[in-house]
Amino acid sequence: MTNRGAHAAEVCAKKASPTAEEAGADRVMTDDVFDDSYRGKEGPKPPRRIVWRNVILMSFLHLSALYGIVLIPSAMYLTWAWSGLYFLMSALGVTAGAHRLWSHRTYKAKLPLRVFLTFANSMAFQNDIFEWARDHRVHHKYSETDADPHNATRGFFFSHIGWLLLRKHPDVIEKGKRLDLSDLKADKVIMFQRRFYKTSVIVMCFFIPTVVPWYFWGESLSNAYFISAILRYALVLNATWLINSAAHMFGNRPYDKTINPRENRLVAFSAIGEGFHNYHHTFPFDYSASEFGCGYNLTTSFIDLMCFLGLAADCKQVSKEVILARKQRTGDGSHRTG
Ligand code: ST9
Ligand code: ZN
Ligand code: ZN
Repeated sequence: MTNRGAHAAEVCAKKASPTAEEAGADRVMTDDVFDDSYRGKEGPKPPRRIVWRNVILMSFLHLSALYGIVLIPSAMYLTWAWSGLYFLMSALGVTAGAHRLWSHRTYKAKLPLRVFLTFANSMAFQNDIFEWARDHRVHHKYSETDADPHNATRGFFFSHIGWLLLRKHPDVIEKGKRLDLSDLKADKVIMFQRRFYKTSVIVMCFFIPTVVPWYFWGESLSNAYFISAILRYALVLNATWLINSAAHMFGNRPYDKTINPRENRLVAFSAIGEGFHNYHHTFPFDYSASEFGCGYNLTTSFIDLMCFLGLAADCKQVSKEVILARKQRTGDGSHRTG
């Protein structure tokens, strides 16, 4: 094993094939089901091409976020509360929006909810929903291969942030172009966000979080910008990236020991319910991304609330019998099975 490989997740040679029921065969197809046919057919590694613009911007962002931490004691309580609320809304735009709704189609959302999630998604500035869902589907379908944008076998740093600082492996683009993305293209809300993405990010990710504390309760512009905009943005980014890095490396595998994604409660907590990653890669169509409902899972509580309000419906869930059978068939035995 190379030095890089020593820290990387192990790749198991043979993956367990899901039954039709385990793969959610009755759902609207989203091309996110694991496909093992490409493994072992990966070509020679192309040279790494660093994107210096991204290196500089990401360094600048993280240094500014550190300055935001220094400013926290001098900020007003209302600014703390506002930053926390903005963190939650940005996070929901990713978890309940780009991830569970648009990448995996785990539930249906009415127009007002889709519009809210789109605005919330722009607060998180993680590429537009179309690009996010396309990269995420290719991540699920070709997990831990060269066609996975944040292939965790390339190490913690690469899967956390490094993949955003390099040109993509050509296989990511090649395999991505073959995905069925027709449902995304047919969603006018997603296409609208894509068209006006830069403006929406300037307004939702930077302008509003800065101006609201300054205008409504007299916070200094500097505190508002560095805490509510920059620090909050950097925290949402890192909480999300931990799923690609930590949750692909640290934790147990009660559902499928033949794949790398793990159950990681620390990540689940910071990423409002998205750290049950062994479960999620085993059953990507489950709206809760976990078998434990709302436990450590604010996103599930939010979707449940939306269902209660009539704004969401058709939440897909794996039955307890299927989960138990899968644990017994392919799990690592680390979990309670009843
Ligand atoms: C960010 C994203 O942070 C984070 C995503 C994380 C995902 C986590 C998932 C975990 C589960 C969910 C949990 C959520 C938890 C949330 C918790 C919250 C508390 N297929 O991209 P280009 C085409 S973003 C098909 O330039 P390069 C593309 O269309 C942060 N085609 O590639 C284009 O074609 P054309 C902010 C693809 O040049 C061409 O290829 N954003 C695919 O290699 C070139 O595309 C940034 O920092 C595909 N998959 O550059 C920006 N991909 O020309 C970062 C590409 O015809 N991005 N194509 O249009 C970049 O600067 C660049 O993409 C790059 C690669 C430098 C990384
Ligand atoms: Zn993953
Ligand atoms: Zn996913």
